[in-house]
Amino acid sequence: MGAITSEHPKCMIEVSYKETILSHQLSQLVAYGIFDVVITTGYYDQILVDYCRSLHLPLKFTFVNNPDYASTNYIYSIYCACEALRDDDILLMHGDLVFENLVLEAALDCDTSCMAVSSTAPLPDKDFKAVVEQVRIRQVGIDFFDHAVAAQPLYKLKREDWAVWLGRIEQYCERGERNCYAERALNEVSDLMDLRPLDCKDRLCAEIDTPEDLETVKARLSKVSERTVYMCFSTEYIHFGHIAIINKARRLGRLIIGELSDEAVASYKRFPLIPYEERKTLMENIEGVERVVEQQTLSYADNLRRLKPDYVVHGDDWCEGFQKPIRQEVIDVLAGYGGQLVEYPYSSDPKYKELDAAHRAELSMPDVRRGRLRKLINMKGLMTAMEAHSGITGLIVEKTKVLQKGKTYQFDAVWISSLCDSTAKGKPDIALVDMTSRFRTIDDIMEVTTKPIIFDGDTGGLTEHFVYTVRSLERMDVSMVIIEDKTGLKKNSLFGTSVKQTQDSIEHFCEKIAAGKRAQKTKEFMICARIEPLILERGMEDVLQRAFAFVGAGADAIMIHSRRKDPAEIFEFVGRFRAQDKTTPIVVVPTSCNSVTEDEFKQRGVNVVIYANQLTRSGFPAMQQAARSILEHHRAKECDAMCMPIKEIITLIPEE
Ligand code: SPV
Ligand code: MG
Repeated sequence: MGAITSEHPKCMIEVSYKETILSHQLSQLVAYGIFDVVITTGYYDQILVDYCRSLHLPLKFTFVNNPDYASTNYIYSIYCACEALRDDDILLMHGDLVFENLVLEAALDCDTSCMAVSSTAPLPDKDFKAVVEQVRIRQVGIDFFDHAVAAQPLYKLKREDWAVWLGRIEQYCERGERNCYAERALNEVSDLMDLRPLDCKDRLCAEIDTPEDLETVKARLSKVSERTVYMCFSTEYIHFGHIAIINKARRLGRLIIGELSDEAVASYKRFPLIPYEERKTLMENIEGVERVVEQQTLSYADNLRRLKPDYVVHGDDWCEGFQKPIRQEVIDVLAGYGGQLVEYPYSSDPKYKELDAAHRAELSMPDVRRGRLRKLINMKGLMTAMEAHSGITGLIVEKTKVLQKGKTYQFDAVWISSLCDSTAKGKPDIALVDMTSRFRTIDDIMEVTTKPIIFDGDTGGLTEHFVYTVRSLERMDVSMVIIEDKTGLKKNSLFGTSVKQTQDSIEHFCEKIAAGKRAQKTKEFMICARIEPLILERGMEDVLQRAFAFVGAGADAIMIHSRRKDPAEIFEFVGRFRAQDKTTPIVVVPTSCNSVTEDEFKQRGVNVVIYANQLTRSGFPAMQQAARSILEHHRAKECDAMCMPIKEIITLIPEE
């Protein structure tokens, strides 16, 4: 190497602006948790020792000088160091070897002893080649060309194999053969070892023997150091499992974290207790994280196409289950530009599960749940609520998820309908089921869910009673009550004008809303005024006049109802209301006009879509059918196909 090594040993040649061959190797060892290093020295011994210490790496060094370095080969250096090297697995590497992290990682992951080879590199004239028979390396040297592959002096040796080779090295040196390759001794005992080729293909693993080698390695190393790695996170707390996988990922390249947006977290898992900006900061402050970007959907595709990372790192837990299609999409997108998915075993430490459960429990704590409805409306623009009338239907609303084109969909809130609550009790929807019983339903649902609750308060009853209802609902952690502007005996709205229904006066209903707002104790609780004239067919002007008056009286949201299939009058109301009021949330219940999609409602300015009765309407016919089948067949066999297996139904119920 001429002048480049005139003042220090070769391993101290710079291979990048901040690394020498040796510092690069030593940092790699630290990154992979190897802290005991034996270095044999010769040429410029003290300079090398001082240099190693100046690196301030957390390594335990043992330096062994070969006093005859000028007239012997490294077989003798190993011999000099044999006491420090005995009785352990070792990594053996030459001081002029530069390799990328993945090569070291593969060697460490290998179950047997191995030596780095490359099946894609041409056979070198002068450098090491390995002769492979069956699956084992039989000979290593510079003169073998048949059945040989290019090989590099990087070995991972299991203690039993190393003991065999070291024993033969000792015999060589003790009988004075000290000026040959250590591999000569290896070749004599290779049949007693299980030494396998570790095919590094085109990965960087190269010795530096000439200035040309140095230039090539520098260029390749610089490319390696530009590699980027992408990982996606949504976590609100960092535990050791996260740090462990981040540490693995950063060894592969510069780490970019895709942090899921609040909306994506809310639709994928549950409402984030810690908002995106804080989760982003948390990630940015983890050592080794170079950049944090927002990932707006569960799908990685958009970010991968934009950032083109060389690697995506993930735990292997997504090979099955809900995330399987997301994983496949990642593989497909990576294949499009030559990226690679690297998966590490998922850490399933039970204490992480406990942490998650504690976190989940926090979501259902009073005061955490109540305010979440407003936040969801602000965050998502449009949110959905699904009817539940019991613990089990609450769980269906809580747990049902659909993955579509990289996005997860789940209901945002629970609607406790007077119709379905009454129907479940076999009663008509005429406010016959009293508040005590309705609160019992709320409690059953609350106990097993975490999503915010919207309560159907019918007309709210007498103003004097409504103020108590408001406080009770707040105490129970309900997020919103919806009351309708009717008086007298309440009948379900969907009867329309076929039954006698009396509309409340604007003044009286405004007074009820205002009294409710005065009574409430928390700032998050919402009172929504439900306007019935479209049901009662009184016309749009009346509806609009009522809507603005109710907002003026303090209503936090307006629900507009219609029993027509044609959404025209709903759309007209939304358009005209939004022309004057851009912010008050609008709630719709599209039971009749069920062809309108959530997207269309959102574009028009609607904020909450309530699916008011579909679980009830789908569940009871199925039960009737099962009952009829048993009566018809005088046994249960025929009805079994209609039933959910017991195994599945019990998975719906949480253990604690
Ligand atoms: C309910 O679900 O009880 C409602 C909505 O009040 S509707 O039945 O559409 O009137
Ligand atoms: Mg109702």
